[in-house]
Amino acid sequence: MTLADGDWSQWLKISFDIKSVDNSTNEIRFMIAEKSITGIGDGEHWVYSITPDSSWKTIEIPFSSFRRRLDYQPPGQDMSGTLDLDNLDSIHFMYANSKSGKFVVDNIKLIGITSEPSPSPTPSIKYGDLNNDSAVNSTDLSMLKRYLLRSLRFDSPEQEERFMKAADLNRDGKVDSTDYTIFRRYLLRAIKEIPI
Ligand SMILES: [Ca+2]
Ligand SMILES: [Ca+2]
Ligand SMILES: [Ca+2]
Repeated sequence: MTLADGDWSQWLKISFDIKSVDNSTNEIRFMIAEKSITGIGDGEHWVYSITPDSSWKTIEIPFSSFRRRLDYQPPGQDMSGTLDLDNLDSIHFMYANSKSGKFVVDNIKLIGITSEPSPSPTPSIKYGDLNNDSAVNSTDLSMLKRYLLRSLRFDSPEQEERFMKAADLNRDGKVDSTDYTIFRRYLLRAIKEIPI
């Protein structure tokens, strides 16, 4: 089957339904041919093996699973060793190993990139790193002290939110003197890990 649109680069897989109608279970190669670089014939051949049986099977083949055909390549092939999805000529079903049989194919379709919603990035919080410089040390402890003494100003609501998370060392939803005590003991190595 010659392709009207030989650019499949936006697709990830090809899928179709296939079944054998003569009870043969001979290997079929599904082949994709690239366009010829000489303009004569077709180009590099790519194959994927299927063994249909007498019930309908849906075959879904990622393009990355196609292998370069080894028994034959046409003169017009580009020898690139890559399946050039943007430059396709045709698709073929053929029996392998000089076998024959009868089969039917239905519902050929291309499958694209599934647009899964990208998980909203949760900014990673390092507990105890209150000034967001990646280190957890006495600078952060004195920042917490200033917060508890109400002498700490935040530049932005985001910064405040971040601080409140990173400073809640016992994860009870508030930042208070308990967190300060935990932090001090952590820096004195009396506590091994924060949060507790
Ligand atoms: Ca190629
Ligand atoms: Ca810090
Ligand atoms: Ca707390």
